Amino acid sequence: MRPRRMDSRLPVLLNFFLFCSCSASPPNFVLLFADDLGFGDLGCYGHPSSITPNLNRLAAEGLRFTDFYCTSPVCSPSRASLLTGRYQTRSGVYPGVLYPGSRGGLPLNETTIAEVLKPLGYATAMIGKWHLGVGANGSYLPTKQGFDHYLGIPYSHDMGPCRNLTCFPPDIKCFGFCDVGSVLVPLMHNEDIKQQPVDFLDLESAYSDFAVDFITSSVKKKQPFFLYYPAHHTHYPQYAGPGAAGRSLRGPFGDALLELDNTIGNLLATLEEMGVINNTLVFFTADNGPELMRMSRGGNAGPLKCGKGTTYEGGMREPAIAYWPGTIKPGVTHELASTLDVLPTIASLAGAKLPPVMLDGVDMTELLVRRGKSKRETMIFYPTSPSEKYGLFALRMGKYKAHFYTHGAEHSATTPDRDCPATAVLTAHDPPLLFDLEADPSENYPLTLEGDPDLQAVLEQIQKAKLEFEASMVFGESQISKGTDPDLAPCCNPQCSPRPSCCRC
Ligand SMILES: *[C@@H]1O[C@H](CO)[C@@H](O)[C@H](O)[C@H]1NC(C)=O
Ligand SMILES: *[C@@H]1O[C@H](CO)[C@@H](O)[C@H](O)[C@H]1NC(C)=O
Ligand SMILES: *[C@@H]1O[C@H](CO)[C@@H](O)[C@H](O)[C@H]1NC(C)=O
Ligand SMILES: CC(=O)N[C@H]1CO[C@H](CO)[C@@H](O)[C@@H]1O
Repeated sequence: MRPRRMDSRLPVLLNFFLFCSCSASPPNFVLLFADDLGFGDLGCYGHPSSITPNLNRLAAEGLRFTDFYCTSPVCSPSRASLLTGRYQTRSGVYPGVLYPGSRGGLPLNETTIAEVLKPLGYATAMIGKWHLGVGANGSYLPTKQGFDHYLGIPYSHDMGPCRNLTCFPPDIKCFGFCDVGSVLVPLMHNEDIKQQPVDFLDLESAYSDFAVDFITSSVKKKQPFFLYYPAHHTHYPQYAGPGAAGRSLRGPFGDALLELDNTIGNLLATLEEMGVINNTLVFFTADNGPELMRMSRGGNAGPLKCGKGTTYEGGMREPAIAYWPGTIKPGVTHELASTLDVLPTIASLAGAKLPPVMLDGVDMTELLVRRGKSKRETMIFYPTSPSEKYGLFALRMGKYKAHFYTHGAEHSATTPDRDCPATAVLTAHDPPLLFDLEADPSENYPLTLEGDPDLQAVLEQIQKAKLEFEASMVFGESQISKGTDPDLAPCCNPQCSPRPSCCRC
């Protein structure tokens, strides 16, 4: 066993090693992150027609969360929080999302999970959607943030012309529009452009092969590893290669989800074959709620209200599964947890040092390994574009959630609920709208405070927590307000003209 720091976590670690049957080598981590996937989209979360046998297996043999949150109803900020254990407002990944030519990115002095593990000798790799900046000369790419290897599209795959994102079979037209003025979508290997435009129909199998090779070679080298796979699935426009296209019951969204599930199956089979399945934590969740504006291709929030772009439950409560045979007992937990908690948990399980910064995440080891209570007391809901002026939009404490502001979002248009689309403008609530999420997870019935001293006391506690949290929040310099420069968009033929159409190789 490698030497571990003697510190306050030692009792937890000792308990952990007494409890589990794990081997002496440090655990491996596989972190899976789906895109625009709703609370109701997986078979194991009740979707009647999704085909997700591998995710269902993770859920049946692992710990399934019912009250797990991301930190933003959109991509980039949510990813920043997952990788740093900090609200996006601290790191500056706000307002909104990054674009191919963005000048900013996740600041290099932020410490990612990969950077937490590197000093312990971990091999680190990432495949898929980064969306935390490219920058001049690739200065914000994953390889600058602790990942030894990267294969992927560094942002959303609709941030480029959709025309050649043909679905399979090729005569099925893709749905809607993409960003026609941007460069063709590139596939990057480390810091180089491997293909532009990327071939979407081969992409998932390229990711799967890359990940399988990474796991296999790490195990052969006896190196502990961290694999981060933020998938493009099930973001719009959905695609699927020959192994999944047309094979689900749910149309293109279901095919995309099935293709992701197939890859997860390949990863599990590799962990088994290489004999490390019992020494690997596999963690699955998603970046934000469903993009309801895409209608039947937009994902499903199940019983939750609204979706992407809103601070209602549908925008930020996500499926989450922790799987580690022999260490995590199968079951379901209703404890409060968040993407913020992944970094502290991985650090604790690996025996790594926490970064010397203000962290918002808490260690979930007790919850995962001994089904203890969550250390998380509150969850903060920031909107797509947080500002110091408005601060947080909602706060959950225990089973109660108070909305101080609400608004709908274009991303959540098309459902019959009038609170969801962008026509539901920013509204302040004083007193806040208060919901009991256990009795009313759909946020349908605001509680009446008048004449109820118990509820008034709850609200006072929430107000106090809000003040304390906001006093602790120092907004980092906004990276996204630095704007875009079309010349920074990845181009495989840097000196060519006219841009962006000449960026094709
Ligand atoms: C990173 O650098 C910026 C600019 O100097 C600073 O404001 C910020 O606090 C630093 N962040 C961390 C996590 O050290
Ligand atoms: C990018 O790299 C090139 C070649 O090394 C260099 O000339 C250029 O100044 C760099 N650009 C920036 C913005 O750092
Ligand atoms: C993992 O542990 C289970 C029992 O908990 C055992 O049946 C299985 O063979 C182990 N797998 C490997 C690859 O060690
Ligand atoms: C916009 C674009 O890249 N269109 C291309 C799509 O693919 C066809 C066939 O491969 C090309 O001929 C187009 O130029």
